[in-house]
Formats: sequence, C-alpha cells, structure tokens
Amino acid sequence: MRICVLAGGVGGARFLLGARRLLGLDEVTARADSPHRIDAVVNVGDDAWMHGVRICPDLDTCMYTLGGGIDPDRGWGHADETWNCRDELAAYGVQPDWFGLGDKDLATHLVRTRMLDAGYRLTDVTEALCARWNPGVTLLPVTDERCETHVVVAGDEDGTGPSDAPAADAGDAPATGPRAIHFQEWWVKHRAQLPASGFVHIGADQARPTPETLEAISAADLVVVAPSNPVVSVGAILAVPGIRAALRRTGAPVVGVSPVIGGAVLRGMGDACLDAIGVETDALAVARHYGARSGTGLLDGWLVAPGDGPGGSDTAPVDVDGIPVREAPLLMTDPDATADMLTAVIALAGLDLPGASR
Ligand code: FO1
Repeated sequence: MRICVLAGGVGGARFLLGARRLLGLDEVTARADSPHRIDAVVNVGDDAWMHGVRICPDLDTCMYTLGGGIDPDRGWGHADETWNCRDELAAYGVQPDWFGLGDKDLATHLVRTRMLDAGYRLTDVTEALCARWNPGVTLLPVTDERCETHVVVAGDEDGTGPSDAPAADAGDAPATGPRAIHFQEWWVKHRAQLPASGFVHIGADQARPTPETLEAISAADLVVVAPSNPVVSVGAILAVPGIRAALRRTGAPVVGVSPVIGGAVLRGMGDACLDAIGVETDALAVARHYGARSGTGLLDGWLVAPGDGPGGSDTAPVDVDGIPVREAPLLMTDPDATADMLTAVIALAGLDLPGASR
C-alpha cells in the first residue's frame, strides 16, 4: 500500500511514527522488500532564514522524530542539545535572540544552506539529510520555493511600528496599522499571544508543488490529512497553488484525522490559529473547513475522537455535510495507538491493508 500523508511538525511526526509502525517499516532491514511505502508531504510555511542559515522546522521535526534524534520534551530539535552558539550570538546582541538554535541542530542548517547555495532543490537537500537519519518515510517539502507563513497582527502591541524604527518625535509616531510578522516570531517570541487577524503565505503566488509531491498524491492508494494544525500546517500546504486540485484529482480516497479532541487542540496554539480564521475549535467545524470532496472540498472521510461525532453507531460512518465521519480514539500516546488510528482511517476509506503487521 502506498500512503501519502500531509503533515506539519510535532503532530505530523507523531502520526508518521504510527503509520510507519502499522506498515511494518520501523525496522530498516524490513524496508527494502516491503510492499508498503509512506510519502509525507511536509509543510514549509514555518521555514525561515535566521543568522544566515535556512531553517525548516517541520521537515526537521519529522526527520529527527522518525530518525530517533528528536528531543521528546520539546518536540523539536535534537535530544542532548547544547546551546553555546545561541548564547554566543546573544552575547553579541544580535537578533533574533528569542529563537533557540541548538549546536547540533545548527549542523543540519549549515548543510542545508550550503546545498541550497550550491543550487540543490530543497527536495534534494532533504533527501541528502535523510540519508543519515533514515526515517523510513519519504519526506517531501510541498514546494521547493519559499512560501512562508506570516501572521497579520495589529501594529502597536509591543510599541514598535512596522519598521520598528523609533519615531523622530513622539508627536509624529507613525500610525501603526496591521502588520505581518513571520510565523516564527509570532509563535516563538510572542507565544501566539498577539491576536492574529489572519495568515498570509508569502510566496504562494509563485510557489509550485514539487513534481515528487504531485506524484506522491496521484500515485497514492490513500491520502491522509494528519492531525496537524489545520491553519498554519495543513493550511500552508493547501496554500501552494495546485495542491488542492491534485487532492481532488487523485484516485486515492482522502481522509483526515481531527486535530481537535473534545473541543480542544492538544498541543501548540492551534486554537489561536483557528480563532484567527473564524473556525470554531471543534472537530466537525474543522472538517467543514476542509470541505467535502463530493462538494468543493477535499475530504472523503473524517476521523473524530469518541463523542466528537454527530452520534450514531461507532462502526457505520455518519454523514456530516457530505463527509462520512467515524469515531476512534485519537490520542497519539505511542506508535501503537497511532497505528490503530491509521487502521481506522483505512477502514473509513473503504480499503484494507494487505499483510498488516498488527
Ligand atoms: N520553538 C520554540 O518554542 N522555541 C524555540 O526557540 C524554537 C527553536 C527552533 C529551532 C529549530 C527548529 O526546527 C524549531 C524550533 N522551534 C522552537 C519550534 C518551531 O517554532 C515549531 O516547531 C514550528 O515552527 C511549529 O510547528
């Protein structure tokens, strides 16, 4: 079976651990002759240039998590990390000093930056980095071009105007209207506490899906929308022109997993993101946001946690605005629990997994 997963960072990586477990791809030796394959189309909207290096948080979180190098508490960056370079940069007073670049993590960014400078596509860079980490899942940036998520916030929260330049005279301080800041500044420096009125994907008008991404979607037996942030992770993937059309065109069923359980998001500040686009933090509201493929949307099915569905028996799906909805436990407590979620997704898609390892 060939499964294509649309994934963001922490939630996407955890989901991929379960998918790899279910398809029996955990062991490196089992991969060569396995009939199964997982392609992850990963969000690049969080990516940023900082201190002269290109940082790809969601690709790195997936790579480190699947490669066994992630720091489990942070959910990003290396385990056993040191912060000497970060501290030295701060000692020089250079900005940003709010973004923690670990010493080991820095090596990843240096290799990536050097390869990008040499003309390699981000897809090729990611493949080269994964040759070391061996994730067992093909990690594909949705686009090789810059398509960064910036957040629209009011202009005067922290007293600095759009240019951050001090006004010549308090009397003529510029009227600071809404401004857009990079997602990382909103997410890390401001902990998503600055009220956001929207998200813009800088570069989306020029960005194209990579050929590898389009092939993974069209050749898949099943496409899964992972329980990642529907706005800044999945939303940023869908913002790349051509992705929605590819999802509506593929012969594979497209089934999503709710990132909202019991009216709450589990990690990150996903509810702040949903609020910003006027979507209720509710499992069925997110499904409606993605839309039914039988209509103008993407979904052929939607998996929600027990009690979050429209009611009905937990075996037969119930239709919600054209989307068959089923209930299943959605807590990704460990790879086995997550593997069971994918089993429920496969059933909801009307498929069965030949030679399932569980
Ligand atoms: N998140 C933080 O909350 N604080 C940090 O200092 C930080 C540094 C960082 C460095 C590299 C990297 O790949 C991720 C990093 N993150 C940090 C996480 C990152 O902001 C998020 O993982 C994603 O962008 C959102 O999913």
